[in-house]
Amino acid sequence: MTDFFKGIPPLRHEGPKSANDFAFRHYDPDEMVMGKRLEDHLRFAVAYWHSFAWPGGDPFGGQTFDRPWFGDTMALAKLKADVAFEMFDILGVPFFCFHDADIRPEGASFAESLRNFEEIVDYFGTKMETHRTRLLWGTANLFSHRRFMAGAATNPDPDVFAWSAATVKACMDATHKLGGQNYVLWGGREGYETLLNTDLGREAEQAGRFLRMVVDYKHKIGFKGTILIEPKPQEPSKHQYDYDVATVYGFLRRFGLESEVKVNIEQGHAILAGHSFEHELALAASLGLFGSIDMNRNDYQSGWDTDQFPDNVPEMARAYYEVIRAGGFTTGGTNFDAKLRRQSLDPEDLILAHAGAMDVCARAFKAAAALIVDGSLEKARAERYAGWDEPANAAMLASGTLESISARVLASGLDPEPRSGRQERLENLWNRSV
Ligand code: XLS
Ligand code: NI
Ligand code: NI
Repeated sequence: MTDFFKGIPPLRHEGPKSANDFAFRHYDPDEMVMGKRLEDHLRFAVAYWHSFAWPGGDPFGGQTFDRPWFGDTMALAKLKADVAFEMFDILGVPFFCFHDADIRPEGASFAESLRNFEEIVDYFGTKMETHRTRLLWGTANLFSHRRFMAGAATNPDPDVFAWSAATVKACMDATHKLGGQNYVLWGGREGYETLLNTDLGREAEQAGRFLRMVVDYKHKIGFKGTILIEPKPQEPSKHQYDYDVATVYGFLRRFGLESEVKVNIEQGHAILAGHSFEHELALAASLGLFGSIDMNRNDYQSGWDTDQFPDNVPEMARAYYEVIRAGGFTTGGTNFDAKLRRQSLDPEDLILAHAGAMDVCARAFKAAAALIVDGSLEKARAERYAGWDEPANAAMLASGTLESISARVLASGLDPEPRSGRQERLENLWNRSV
């Protein structure tokens, strides 16, 4: 045991009236909701990078956190892992996620970085024998180091493409070894700063070829998890190719990969793309692409991807409503891709941030589930489209032509009667439950 969390005991569910900060009010992992344990619905994960690797910098200032494991040695990387698993135990989270660069010191060569990485992956493996937290997903950091400044798979330099492919291979191997349930690709630098120096057609071909190799390798090693792309419109690149769910779908279709890859949708990225989180979730579900979520929130004034912990129950309820409509998570889950504010220096801040976020999500999920069980919203939605259940209308949609439909309109003499969309009525129904 390290003394980092100073004896904070594992958090328990104490109900909404509890006065204990170190307890859950709404998240009871064993609570049955729609026939399933809440823990199995929500599938919470801690993001290693924000909680253990991020030093607290912003564009105007550097490190504010002073963690005992900061530094470049393997011993410190192991201390970091010890503290991480202690936090997973305190929170009782079933999952965590990591990038290669979060967990190991960078070596002097690719080979040395790989050795460092594999040693920590094995260290994780040993820890996972005595801790219950599992790997939701692994991923490669192909954006922080200066070698990736012009992209990874889409880099104009073939040597960077090669380095990136070798890195992804290592991260997929690690994810597979640790029993990870998904593998994520987020292309922070897969985009451009200026079109003046960019051949975007060529870069898309490179990205398509790269993703094909990832999918082929998944099958080669027998990895049964899901490959996920995480869309984001910009930041750090001015323009990122995986802009949003619709753009990723077009990309996957172009390269024939739409049945092999799903999406990891992040709240803040949806907002940056000018969408709502629930829009991205509903669209992904309708395209058969829904995989997993990164849970956070952005600052709505600054417009940046500020990666704050979620604190808005009604907003999250909209999201979980779409998750439930999509059939819930299978290999995916709720990854807190969220970081402390840089003034939140204390170890307990890390615990309380996650505890609060887990309660917000639990409360939102239960409200959404209650609405699904109640059925009024879905009934109203079905009624709105009920005309299509009539055989003549179904036949028109299936096999009508402009001529046959024109004949129908002329013969019937009917003029469509507009009907209320009942938005406010449905909003009232929603607000009574959430
Ligand atoms: C950055 C992304 C990143 C991915 C993992 O904005 O959210 O954290 O989730 O590479
Ligand atoms: Ni993000
Ligand atoms: Ni993310």
